[in-house]
Amino acid sequence: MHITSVATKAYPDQQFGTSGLRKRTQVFMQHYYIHNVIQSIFDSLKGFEGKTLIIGGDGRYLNSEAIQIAIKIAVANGFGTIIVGRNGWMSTPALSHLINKYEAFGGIIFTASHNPGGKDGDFGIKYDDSNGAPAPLSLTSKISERTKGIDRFWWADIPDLDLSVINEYTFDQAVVKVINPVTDYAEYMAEIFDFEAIQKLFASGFTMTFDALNGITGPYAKYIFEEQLGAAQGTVVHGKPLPDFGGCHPDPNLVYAKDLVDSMFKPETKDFAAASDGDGDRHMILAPNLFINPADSLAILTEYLELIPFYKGKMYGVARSMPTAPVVDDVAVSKKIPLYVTPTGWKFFANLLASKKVAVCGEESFGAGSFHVMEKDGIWAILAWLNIIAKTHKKPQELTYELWTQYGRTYRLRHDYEGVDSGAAQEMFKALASKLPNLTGTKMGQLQIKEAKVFTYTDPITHEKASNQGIIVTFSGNASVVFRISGTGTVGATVRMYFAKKEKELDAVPAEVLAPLILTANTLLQTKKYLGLDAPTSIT
Ligand code: G16
Repeated sequence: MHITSVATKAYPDQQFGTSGLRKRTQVFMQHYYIHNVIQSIFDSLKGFEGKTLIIGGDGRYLNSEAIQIAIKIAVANGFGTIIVGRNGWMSTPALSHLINKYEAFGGIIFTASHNPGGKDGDFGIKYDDSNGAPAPLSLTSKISERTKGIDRFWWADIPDLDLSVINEYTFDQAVVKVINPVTDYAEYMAEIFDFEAIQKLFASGFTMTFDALNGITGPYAKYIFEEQLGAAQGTVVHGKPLPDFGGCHPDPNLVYAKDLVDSMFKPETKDFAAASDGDGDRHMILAPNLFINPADSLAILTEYLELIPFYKGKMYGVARSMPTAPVVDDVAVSKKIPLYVTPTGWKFFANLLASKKVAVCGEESFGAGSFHVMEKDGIWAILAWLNIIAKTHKKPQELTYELWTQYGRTYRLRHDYEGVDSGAAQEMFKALASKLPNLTGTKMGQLQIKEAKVFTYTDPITHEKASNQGIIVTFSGNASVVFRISGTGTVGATVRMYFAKKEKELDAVPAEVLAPLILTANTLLQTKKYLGLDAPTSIT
């Protein structure tokens, strides 16, 4: 095997965002674009020679080519063992689990998560550290910096490998192992959850639909839900990972999983429904005629997690991201457990999970997870719901109404202004930030501002500071609005506004409850003036 140094030119746009590097697929198709990122990751790490690297992807367009490139560069850089998922497939949480299981140095996953795939869609690369967590800010900044100066990458002249069969390939000191990542993950889930209780639930006639949205979770879900837990054949729909997700947007929410949502708002429905995204870290939960939003879902998981044997006596605390409606806050008070509020980005939960400050975390963008892996985990969250339903003998809608009855119902909505001009968005935020010091006490229509501030976070473990993580304005009457610019958009900027208000009334319409708050928020941010838009491009 020959190892050569290949000259390359740096690209100026390889800045890592909320979750790795995400761009249009065609940007990644540029000459040596992928090579540069991978070598920049390795150049930013120390001490991996002879160690293990896990590589996978969510099966989207360009996945196979990217994996062959990554294998060659990893071998050339001196990794000893490279573990790859069969077909190059692996979900993000499975990658995290395999890093821990095989005590790997780290892992690379090719995914743009819930973003559409295909040649005209999106692609991405993410690096997970040796504890299976998304690379921390300090490392992603280093990688981004390195991409600006890279002028060569190391290359092993080995052939493209057949990844469709379980096999091992040896090249001098390096071995590449192709494994079935589904069975490893399924075994771990069986250790965590009471599979017997869930089997009994399905045997008693409980029905469910799981929509994999043609993303990576199809094979995991078919094996776990249908083969192991006895859910009816056909429970899993859109179960084959497709390079373009069948033209769908693999994002489990009310807009993009519309067929599934509609199927649950009919007179005759299944008892439970769920969906997951392109790389399997997000999930959505539905009950008959009810969408259980991620903030409520996190609260319910926190309330009942200790019914699952793996978590007995381990409810250390809970964390939510700042824009997530504060439903779990009440549960934390009632359970007398610590609550942490972090910036958006799963990486901010990782230290809390690893140091057992929290048992469970969740965020409004349809993510939840626990210390079982350091990534959010869609199938895990769905299994947790099934386990709780099996143990409490309560329907998902009953669990939700009980939560609301006990604490009040928090209505929430998110408005996104997608693909807007970045400069205009920055200006708009600057203008609002400059007004914040004078806003406390101001009355706006029916609402009075209690506090208005830019959110800054100091990691309680590393003391690393993350400044400028969005603006939060709280109002009297249990209402709040959060403004931030997304870190995962691939075109221009995406402005997000998150609204939340707690009410005693349980069956109101969210848009009606939140209308005054939405009006006030738009007056504060001046979306019309800066973005020229009358309405958001997406409401979820
Ligand atoms: C990533 C992060 C999440 C974040 C989401 C959306 O998720 O891991 O923590 O909430 O992006 O981020 P933003 O609001 O900045 O677009 P994923 O599932 O896309 O990897």
